[in-house]
Amino acid sequence: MTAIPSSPAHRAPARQPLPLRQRPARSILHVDLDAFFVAVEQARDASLRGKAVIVGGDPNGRGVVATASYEARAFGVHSAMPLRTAKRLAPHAVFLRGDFPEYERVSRAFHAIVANYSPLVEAGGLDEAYIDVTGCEPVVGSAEEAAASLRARVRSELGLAASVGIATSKLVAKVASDRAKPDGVLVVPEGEEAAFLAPLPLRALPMLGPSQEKRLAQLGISIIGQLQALSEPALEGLFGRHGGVLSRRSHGIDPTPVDGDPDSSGKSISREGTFAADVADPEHLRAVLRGFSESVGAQLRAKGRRARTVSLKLRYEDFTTISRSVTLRQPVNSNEAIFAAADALLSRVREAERRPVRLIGVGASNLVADALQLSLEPSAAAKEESLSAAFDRVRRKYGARSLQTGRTAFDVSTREKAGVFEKSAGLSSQLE
Ligand code: DCP
Ligand code: MG
Repeated sequence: MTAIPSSPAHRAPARQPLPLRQRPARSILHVDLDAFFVAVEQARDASLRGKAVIVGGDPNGRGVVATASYEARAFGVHSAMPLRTAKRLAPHAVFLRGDFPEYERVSRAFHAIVANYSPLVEAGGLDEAYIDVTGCEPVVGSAEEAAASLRARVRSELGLAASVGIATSKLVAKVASDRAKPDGVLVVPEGEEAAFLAPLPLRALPMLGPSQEKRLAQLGISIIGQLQALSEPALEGLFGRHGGVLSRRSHGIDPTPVDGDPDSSGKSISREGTFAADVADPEHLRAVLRGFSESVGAQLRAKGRRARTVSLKLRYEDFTTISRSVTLRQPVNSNEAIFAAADALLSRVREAERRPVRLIGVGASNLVADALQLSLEPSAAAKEESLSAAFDRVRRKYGARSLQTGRTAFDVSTREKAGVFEKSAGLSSQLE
């Protein structure tokens, strides 16, 4: 047995937190799968590889492109483009409806692989994650080695290409992964963040909104370097207190931690879409709502969250917009439960208002951490069944009233006896 050295020279130095300035720079990976939905289709059907493939649906229908293979992107096709336009640009492309349950299954497998690289990982969405590997060298090697290993595992286990950005902040790592695509790795070394960002267009900076971009364009500012040249007070003059944050972000300064705690990120998740022609058919509306509910549910599960509140948004042909929400006793994340809540809201609204709908959306808010770890969860189907069953039990027990609309403040002490949902003034009274 080896003796434990007792001389002070051999003892590990006492762990004192270093003041911020002296802390070593962080080492953050942002990983994002390439052309995710299409790549999943190509992984299971070799005949689609190397081709222009577009996931979204019927090219003659009203839908939009969810994603396109890089071969299709060469023709100008991109996400959110109407499918008809995509068909015109790339008539030879293979159009697929998409298989959301499969994308969700692969997303879970992806996040399970990512979780091996650090205790500090944050799901950015179905196909992206941040990994803080600072101090993980003894286990995963350097950040570059971790990226290479992660990419190799995603390739061999899922058959997918993952691009990785490596930098000292989430912001710069994300911009870097985008620049590394397709199927690449880009490292932005410490101290080179501002120079890396300088030549890029404003929209490369995550969270710079279209209205900010427009405002800056009016001043002749189109690249990040021009933003860097403006003083912080000047940007504060333009955008208030957000100006200071924008100034720092333009230099690649972003102290946001990679957040392993799902409770403290993102306040809501929603999905909405505008019809090419207004829709009054209730079955058509329900079908779209179901699709959006699945998408929202998948994002909730990918982030390891549940929602207490589900909301419905409708816009009519004259652009009047309404939203209705319901707060549930059990926070939910299954497709069925989200759809059931949204659908009940829809039925309620349509009883009073049958006008054609221009836009429909479903949202999940009031998010809480999922008690179960992603990788330890039972199969999605089993969980959906048990959750849906629980939801049905609630409805059976408390009746249709349990799906009343209304923004409600859940309060265990007062709600246990009185029923599942509490109406408050606000939205529900508008509906009554
Ligand atoms: N997605 C969607 N609608 C959009 C954008 C994306 O349904 N407007 C879906 C399809 C994408 C997936 O989300 O495959 C991931 O989104 P990304 O932005 O990461 O896009 P991709 O992975 O498709 O392409 P890449 O990351 O290579 O740019
Ligand atoms: Mg992607």
